[in-house]
Amino acid sequence: KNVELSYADRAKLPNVHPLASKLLKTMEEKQSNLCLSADVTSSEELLRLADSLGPTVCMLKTHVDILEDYTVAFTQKLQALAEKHNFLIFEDRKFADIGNTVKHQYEGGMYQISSWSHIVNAHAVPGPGVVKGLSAVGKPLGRGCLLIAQMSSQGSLATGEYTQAVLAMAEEQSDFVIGFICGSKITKKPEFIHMTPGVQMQAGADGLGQQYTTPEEVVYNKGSDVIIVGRGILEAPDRLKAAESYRKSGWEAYTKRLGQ
Ligand code: 5BU
Repeated sequence: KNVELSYADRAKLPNVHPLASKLLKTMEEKQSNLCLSADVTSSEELLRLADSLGPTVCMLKTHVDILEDYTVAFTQKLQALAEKHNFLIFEDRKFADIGNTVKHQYEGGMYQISSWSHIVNAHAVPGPGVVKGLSAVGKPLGRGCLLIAQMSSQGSLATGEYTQAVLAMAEEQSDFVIGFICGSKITKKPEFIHMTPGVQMQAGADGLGQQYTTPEEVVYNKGSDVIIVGRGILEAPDRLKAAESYRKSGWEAYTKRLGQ
């Protein structure tokens, strides 16, 4: 195996994006490469989750448009919990339109995502303008973006040359793109962060196309940095206990990768 930089080492690289640096530092401090996918439909429940599981995660991922009772106050409370427990907020919005449209979708509308979410993601399918549009809003606020280089779902078209083109697009706009949603490590550049959804303790599928891989497989064998876990935690009888066991598995796979 090649010499692997630790999360802490990567946080100190001269060309690392400040937000990526913050995330890497948080991961090291909390010994957590776990992102909770907080896919619940009640904002009260989401806030309770953020407060109870906040200490075990480095990041909390939202789908704000599945909430049935969204208010601005909810985003303020979520931001306060992110401060309290030191995690980043990632709105999984998957922007995928021309630059001018995504600019409005990111900054305005009902949700004003740029005002509360540290990180968003985007499909590269429109071409580099999607990142330019998001960057026009997010960069002045110190926000960051993940490009979707691969998807966890069965039959995904984001493979091969497409994935390589996403990587090239990220390299062109690395002042705003901090990493990727992917199934495995796609670049050796240590400034980029790889994040992987479709993670459960047992490999398998959900009947609607989702495919699951284990934390060990994702972090140790595939070389990804962050595991994104939703139902593996949300459907467990004890969510806190489940989150702690995902944190531990993800962290052990990382230390094993470092050769420690
Ligand atoms: P799950 O319950 O652990 O399967 O939830 C996975 C989450 O990650 C869910 O919010 C999806 O929308 C999200 N996701 C994904 O599963 N696969 C992808 O490729 C991308 C996002 Br991009």
